[in-house]
Amino acid sequence: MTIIDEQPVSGPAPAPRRPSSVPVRMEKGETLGTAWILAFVLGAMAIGMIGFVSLIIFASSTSDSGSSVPQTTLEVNLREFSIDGDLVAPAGEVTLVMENTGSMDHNLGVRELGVISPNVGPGGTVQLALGELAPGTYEVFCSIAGHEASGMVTSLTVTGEGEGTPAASAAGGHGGIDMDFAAMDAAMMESMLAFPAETEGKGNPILEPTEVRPDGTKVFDLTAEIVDWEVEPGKFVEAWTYNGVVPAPQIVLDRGDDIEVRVVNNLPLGTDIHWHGVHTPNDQDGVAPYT
Ligand SMILES: [Cu+2]
Repeated sequence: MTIIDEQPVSGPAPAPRRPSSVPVRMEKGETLGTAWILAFVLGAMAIGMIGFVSLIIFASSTSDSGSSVPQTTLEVNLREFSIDGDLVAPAGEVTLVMENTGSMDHNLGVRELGVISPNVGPGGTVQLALGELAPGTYEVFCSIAGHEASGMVTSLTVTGEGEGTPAASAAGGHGGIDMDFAAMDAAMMESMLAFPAETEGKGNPILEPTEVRPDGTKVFDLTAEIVDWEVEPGKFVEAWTYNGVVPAPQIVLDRGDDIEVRVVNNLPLGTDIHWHGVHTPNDQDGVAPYT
């Protein structure tokens, strides 16, 4: 079993959907045991995980120093087409700081308050001070035509005095949150015991050959593609995958097999596959543009 732990090397962007053949010969003398190749490319995973990590590190900060009202700043990520962030704050003054990590203009409005931020372009940041908010649920959306309908709508929860806020927020802010240690313990246990959880899709299936040629060569098809992958119930992230699953499929071979792997690249940038654990001809080593 081999886990490839190197960053993918991006070569010149290939023409989309043009399969390239990567024949690999398994020599008889190789000491590979049952000759497993685990096509588990951590580099590609890492790219997907960056998206995941960026979703979970949104922090909120609350401070009530020098003022009788808690002041909370919530960080919000805008992109096509979602609004992400822990939008929970105690009653008090709330400011939204929006970062646009997408590729088109967005904005943020709060329906109940009748306010809408200026548009913010790709890579930009904009603030929207909402003033003092009473406890309740507020609808937050992007007002650019079609964006709300495409998914850019979520809710902002303002909690009342003594209600506390969910553990996710408590971990980020130390002031203005009324949660005792027992409640914090309980929230922590609850969040951990929720796993393992049932999610859509199963990763790491065994990949069957697409065809076996008359000479015995086993042909496998791998498609590099971006899919929405459920990482916890109801929470989807953009994942860079082989064949739409995380972790990628595994290829199980017998010693002495001849195999051919056809790679279709549906990613927005170039890719190649670098094999560990098997001897490959140098010109098929998968480090474009060198080999
Ligand atoms: Cu938008």
